[in-house]
Amino acid sequence: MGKNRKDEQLEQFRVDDRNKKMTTNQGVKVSEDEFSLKAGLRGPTLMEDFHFREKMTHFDHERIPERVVHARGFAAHGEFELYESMEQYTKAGFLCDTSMKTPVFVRFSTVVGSKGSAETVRDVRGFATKFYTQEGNYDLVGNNMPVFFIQDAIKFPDLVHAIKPEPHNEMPQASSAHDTFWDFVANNQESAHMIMWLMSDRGIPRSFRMMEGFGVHTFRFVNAKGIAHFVKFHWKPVLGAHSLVWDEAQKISGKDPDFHRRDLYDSIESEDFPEYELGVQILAEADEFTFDFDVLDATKIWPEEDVPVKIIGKMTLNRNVDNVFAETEQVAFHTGHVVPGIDFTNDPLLQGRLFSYTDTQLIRLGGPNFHEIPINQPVCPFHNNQRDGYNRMTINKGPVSYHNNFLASNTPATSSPEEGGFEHYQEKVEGRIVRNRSDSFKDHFSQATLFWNSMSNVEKEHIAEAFCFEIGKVKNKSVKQQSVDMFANVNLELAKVIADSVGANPPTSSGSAITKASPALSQENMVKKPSTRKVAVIANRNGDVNQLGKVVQEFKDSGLKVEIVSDKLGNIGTLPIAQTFITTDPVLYDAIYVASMSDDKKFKKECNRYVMEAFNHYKAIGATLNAVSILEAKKGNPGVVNSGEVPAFVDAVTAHRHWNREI
Ligand code: HDD
Repeated sequence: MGKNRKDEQLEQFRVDDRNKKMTTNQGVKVSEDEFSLKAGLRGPTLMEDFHFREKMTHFDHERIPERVVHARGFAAHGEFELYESMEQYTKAGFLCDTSMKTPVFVRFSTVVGSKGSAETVRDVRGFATKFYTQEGNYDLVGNNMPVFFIQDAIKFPDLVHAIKPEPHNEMPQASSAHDTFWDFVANNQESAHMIMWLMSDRGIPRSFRMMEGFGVHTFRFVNAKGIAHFVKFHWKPVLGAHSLVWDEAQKISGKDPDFHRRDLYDSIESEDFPEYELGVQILAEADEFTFDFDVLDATKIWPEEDVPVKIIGKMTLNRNVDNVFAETEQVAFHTGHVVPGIDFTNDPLLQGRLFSYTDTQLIRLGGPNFHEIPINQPVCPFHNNQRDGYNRMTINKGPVSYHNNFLASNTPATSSPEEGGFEHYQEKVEGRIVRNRSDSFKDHFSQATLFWNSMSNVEKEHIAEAFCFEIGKVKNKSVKQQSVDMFANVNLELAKVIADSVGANPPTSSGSAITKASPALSQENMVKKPSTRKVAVIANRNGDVNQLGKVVQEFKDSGLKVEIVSDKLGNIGTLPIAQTFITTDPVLYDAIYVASMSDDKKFKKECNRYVMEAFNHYKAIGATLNAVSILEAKKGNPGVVNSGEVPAFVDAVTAHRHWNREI
């Protein structure tokens, strides 16, 4: 794969320490790295041991503050290709020129947990993309849910304080299932729609590769003639959006807290590159007031059936980072990083974000020069009169660092819009200075009900169970009751189920009259492919080698990922056993196939455990004919393939989950 411009730029900063002599940071060769300098063999350590001092000081300062939200994240490099020019709507070069490949860097994250927390918790996922365009960096700092908890950025600190671990005992970690969060929800009811998303299967994605991404806000496209349109951005994963089940997600948190990053990393290493198509919903300015919601309200979607999503390009993630700290930890995203042709709107949530992101980098990355960190540098030239500050790397030459000037012929010079200078959209604004919000922001429940109405029965069951779990964890009786009463405005039946489960009184509200649904919101309607679904092939070390080889090959030919699991490591014929029953776990696979059984009691017990766990999580299970006895108890259930037939099993895996089982 050829290097793109960003990769070439990063190459200047890469260092390979292998096969080199060890030196201090001053370049002095080090003669000894195991013993500090002492006065006498058993004497005190000497202050003059500059190597010890330097090594220790650097170590003592290795950590930087984790992100206040989205601390746990994982990133990869890639490229964006445009299918069709958007010139009609925007002058952004990377959205006009279909011959251009734009380097990108994408960081996925959970929101609430600390940097070391588990990845399959119920949470929103961050989906932040930095486009290194020829006209500067453009950051699309989105989430895997298209709406947000609050409408005005001034409430963000309150939201985050409420959802983070409670300050008196720092519990629970990476979870919204506690009193302060539900107290916030019930007393800030604009959160209703987002809570429906959070309680849905979208809160527990199967993989970063199988999540949608959303810019959330309404942004503006501006074309070369200065004409603007409203726009919402969508990322659509080529593999479709899919989820875990809650019991599985909780178990994975213990079995493999790195589950999502491992999945992303491994896919890229094995060249199963994650792909996402970029979609836009475009709205003429004249249509701003044609909806029963306000387009500036970040708690609202534009239903795809009303405003279709136009697919305009594809992003492929094709390279893992070289160093997680240097790249993933130090990357600085900002909603304010825009390029000519993309502009903001008056969404009060977006407006507040425009302040917060630079501010947070100042503390996190230690000063105003974080744009010089290699991962953050644009790939186009950048010049201005900003100088100095902590960790300044650039050596700006000459005496002039001000504008206007004569001594440098008034350079660096500004550019007219025709020359590519950024020109803010000249929106006409008028009004009184007020601390308030428009009445058009006050309907908090219609779209929450729209979301509920759009779910399949199984998805509805999952949402209800998630509510019962979360509110069930709340200790304060009144907060429980307030939460139940609040969601009666979304759906009365849902609220009754929650009330019954958490010991609250049944709600007295009359429920919602909204009947509209948006089928595009249900993950049941998304594309399902066998590609990269991970199968554990359980095999006895003394089993039929040829048959195993054949099955494994046929699975791979169908696009499945295969790991052979047995009681001990080693080889079966030439095939390596990747895992033992104890080094891995059924929750880490999408399907289980028993290729050969053993008479060994322990083997049988473990095999049974794998099959039962997969069964309970609605996954495909199969067995070759000589191992079919293991499926006896479950035969006849959907997704249980006891014929040994590979195509039937692959079909069962392609269906992902078989909800219609007797569990
Ligand atoms: Fe934010 C990080 C996404 C609202 C303030 N946010 C952050 C990240 C993502 C989002 C993906 C992680 C970026 C990375 O990987 O480095 N945030 C969103 C979305 C929002 C949103 C989609 C609503 C539409 N955020 C939001 C508000 C504020 C912030 C209203 C404050 C006014 N967000 C931050 C922050 C963070 C951040 C405190 C923490 C670390 C960082 O910025 O770099 O500034």
